[in-house]
Amino acid sequence: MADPTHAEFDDLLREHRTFAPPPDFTARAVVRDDSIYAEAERDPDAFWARFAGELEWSRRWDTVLDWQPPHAKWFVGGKINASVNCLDRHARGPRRNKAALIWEGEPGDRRTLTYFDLFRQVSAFANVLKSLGVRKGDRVAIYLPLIPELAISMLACARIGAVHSVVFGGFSAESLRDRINDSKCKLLVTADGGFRRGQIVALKQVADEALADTPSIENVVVVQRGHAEMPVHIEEGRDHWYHRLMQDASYKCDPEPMDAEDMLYILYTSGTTGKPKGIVHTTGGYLVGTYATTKLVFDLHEEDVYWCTADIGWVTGHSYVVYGPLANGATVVMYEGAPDWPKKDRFWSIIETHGVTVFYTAPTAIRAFMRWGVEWTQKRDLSSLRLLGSVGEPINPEAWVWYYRFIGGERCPVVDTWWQTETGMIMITPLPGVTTLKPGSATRPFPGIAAEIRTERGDKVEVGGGLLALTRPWPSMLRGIYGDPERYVRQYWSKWGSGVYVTGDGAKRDEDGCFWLLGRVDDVINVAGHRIGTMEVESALVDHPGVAEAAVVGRSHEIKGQAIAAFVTVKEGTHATKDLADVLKEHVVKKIGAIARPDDILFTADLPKTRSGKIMRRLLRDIAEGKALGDTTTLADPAVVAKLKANYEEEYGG
Ligand code: 7RM
Repeated sequence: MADPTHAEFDDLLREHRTFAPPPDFTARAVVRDDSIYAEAERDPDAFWARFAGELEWSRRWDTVLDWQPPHAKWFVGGKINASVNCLDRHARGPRRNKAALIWEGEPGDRRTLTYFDLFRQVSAFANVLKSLGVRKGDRVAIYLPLIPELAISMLACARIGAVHSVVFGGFSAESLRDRINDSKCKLLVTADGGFRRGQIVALKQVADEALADTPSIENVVVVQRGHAEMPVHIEEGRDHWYHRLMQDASYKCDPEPMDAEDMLYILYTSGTTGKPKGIVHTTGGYLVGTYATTKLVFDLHEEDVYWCTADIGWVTGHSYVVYGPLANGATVVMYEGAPDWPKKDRFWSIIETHGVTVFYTAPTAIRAFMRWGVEWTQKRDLSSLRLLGSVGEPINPEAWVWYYRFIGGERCPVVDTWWQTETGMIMITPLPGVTTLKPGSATRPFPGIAAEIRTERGDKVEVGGGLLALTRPWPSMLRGIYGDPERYVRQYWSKWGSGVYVTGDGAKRDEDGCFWLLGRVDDVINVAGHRIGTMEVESALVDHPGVAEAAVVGRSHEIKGQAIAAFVTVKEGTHATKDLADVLKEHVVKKIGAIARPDDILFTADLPKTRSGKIMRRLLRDIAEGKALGDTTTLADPAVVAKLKANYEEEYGG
């Protein structure tokens, strides 16, 4: 069958079709009617306590919430361990031999770990960490490909009360170094390498570069991905092979009883400055929030095979590959590699092979699948699927409908889930058994969550567009920015008073109370579902000796959502050539990582500035989008812009 025609899509979209939950889905759903919203509104604390009560605490909490805006403490007085809730709790009961992780490496290698297996390996690695001097509160950096040892390392940290800081394997040596140094990590877990599109990513080599300048690191544990093609330098005394250490490690490791508010992890994310911030999540509330949302949004049943395609290096992987699903005792699929390797049906082959029932991915992937064509999906049996999810960026209705139709076979609800690294858990989302879906809308705040649209001045907008705000604390909210308490207050809680969280997203709310997310309103861009700060890319560009000034903006991109456009002025004596553009792109990759590679670089003699000297990004965005230029009267020199626009169109087709 050929791809659907545009006329077909137009039909679907013109109808403004809504999709009520299929009655047979609702009949056996975890949430079957919408009284849960009223329940949560009546008493949010009691609502969250209900889920907390489903977890295992070594000491029950005294108070659900202590809210001194903008500082929250959840489950005050409670003692809990995340690894116990993700492992021991299941391994000692009927889930003992249930698959916890079903893992596929990109080359096709497979491993399945039962809950008991995972429990044993985590306990053993927890003992390894202890033997290397890691204590409660110490930070451990994890720089690994998407292999089981990534989850094992995180949970081993959680078991002994160490704070993990996972750094996505695609980040550069400098990015790794900065993250290690910002939180003074004591130990690094890395691997000889990983696979990406058949190529070896030599992680340990990159780590070695970072390690030249990370004084806090005392020990490095290196996981062997098991391939002789990955030569590794082992520094005696500092570097240790994971498999050797594990050979002698005991599988008995008493879990550290953690205070509900003890730190669980730090995860760095891009913001509006040049330096990524370390978002801090704590133990009790985070676990309650991810546990409850995984259960309700993904409608988890005992026999589900759940696959979230995110890398664990991002928050989606933390909350919805590791903590949320494992706290629920689910079977989790993990795949190391690219969706088009060796062929463009790899995801569908994984779904078929493992009988995946719940599938959670990003719009950028869905748009790539659309581009590749439906024949790749139709070669595979996707009938095991019963629920689909989307996350990371706004999903356009075309992609939604394609996903619903060709992946979900028109039988699976699609949950479009809005949330952030900072929120820790899904915040705006349908509940698949009760919510009538609208393609392109994340629909309603999760029960107990209070979201609203505000004007710049802070007035509430009932129906219409504005800025998305969260007006009540939630259990898995960030507790701070590592090492910068003042920035936490200023960045997130100062625009409209100390009890209102500023998301940085624009959104609109329709007559039915449904939210439509419109993307960032700050200097953060979202490329293929990854957050990148425009300032970070600018800093990387001006770091090159030939660059005088750089201004970076996002422009729309058919597949990636947004692409990176950089406007660059060069220093005297530097020649603005095509070669230099390529050099600069590589320079950014070297500084940050491949995800930040600029798509367009335009050299210009001047950047458009206001009379007070501010770069007019709005104009640059319009130029990069190929839009007609608006008002330029506040510009110091309007001719600069006209010239820039003409040049851009010549270079990139406008
Ligand atoms: C989970 C994650 C957060 C930013 C956020 C939004 C955008 C995420 C959606 C979305 C529209 C969605 N964390 N975003 N999910 N926009 N609809 N369903 O992505 O910290 O990396 O990014 O991503 O702009 O602020 S993140």
